[in-house]
Amino acid sequence: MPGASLQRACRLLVAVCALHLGVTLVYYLVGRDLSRLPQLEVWEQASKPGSETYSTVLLPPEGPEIWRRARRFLPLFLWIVYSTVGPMLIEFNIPVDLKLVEEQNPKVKVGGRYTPKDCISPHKVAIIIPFRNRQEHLKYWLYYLHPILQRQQLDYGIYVINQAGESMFNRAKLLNVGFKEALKDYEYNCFVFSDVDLIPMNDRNTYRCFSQPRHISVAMDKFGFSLPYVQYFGGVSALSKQQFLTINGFPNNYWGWGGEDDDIFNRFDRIAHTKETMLSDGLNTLTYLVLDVQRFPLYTEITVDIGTPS
Ligand code: NGS
Repeated sequence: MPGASLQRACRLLVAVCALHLGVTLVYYLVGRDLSRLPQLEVWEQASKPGSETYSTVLLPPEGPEIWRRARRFLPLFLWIVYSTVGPMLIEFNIPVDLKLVEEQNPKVKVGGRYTPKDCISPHKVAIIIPFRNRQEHLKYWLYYLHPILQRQQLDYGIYVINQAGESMFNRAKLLNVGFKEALKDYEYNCFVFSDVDLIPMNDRNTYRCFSQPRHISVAMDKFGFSLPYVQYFGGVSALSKQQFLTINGFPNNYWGWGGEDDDIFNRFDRIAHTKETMLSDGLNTLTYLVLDVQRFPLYTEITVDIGTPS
């Protein structure tokens, strides 16, 4: 019957319209979520002529108009996939030649500095690595991290803080030195403190700062991809300049292995009670002597005398 087929056609049409409406709604909402992301919000403003707001979007502002328009309607995962690769295979059985790493990262400037050219990143990140006699680890770190940090569109610099002498290692004090010395180079607003032997296995774990201090190495292979205890704050962590200043930096008095990261964690935990030790041991009591500053192609190495345990 012609009436029945007309009815079927109408039903189909209604179904198609409903589907279209649904898909449009989903894309609209995703688009709204995207534009609610802080980075994208600033990008929106930064793209206005005369705006002084900085941006770090993963999509280049200089891209074709159609791509810029399409960005609004792309699902979040596509947007992220554009720049980063996600999970990565990390291997330590391949030989690493720093000359080659240098060639593979032509945009990295002397001293291990990189600034994205397609946007102005709000993330001015100094990466501070406490160091002594771990050249082999450092090679792998540079090999893996430089490409990752560039994909993350960070405005970054790499600082290897090398403890001179043979006395006990003092990780936290070296990190304090790194904070102070890096600020002499550039107006960094974020500090990522990383052990030299830790490599991220997913480049969507961003080496940048957030509204709260952030523990970045939250699942480490040596701990069965978990944490040894809930408060663990060792390995890799990120603090904004302001957060670091608020807690008076890190303690200077942890010589040898262990404890300094727990102390740092407790500085946040008990910040409201302004712990005694925190106020009397930190940036405000830091003393050291810079012995040498070397600007290598992939990193800046600062050799420092931080004294001995008293
Ligand atoms: C705790 C240490 C931390 C250390 C963590 C993991 O016991 O500094 O073990 O160590 N705390 C104290 O010593 C108070 S690890 O397995 O990485 O060598 O980070």
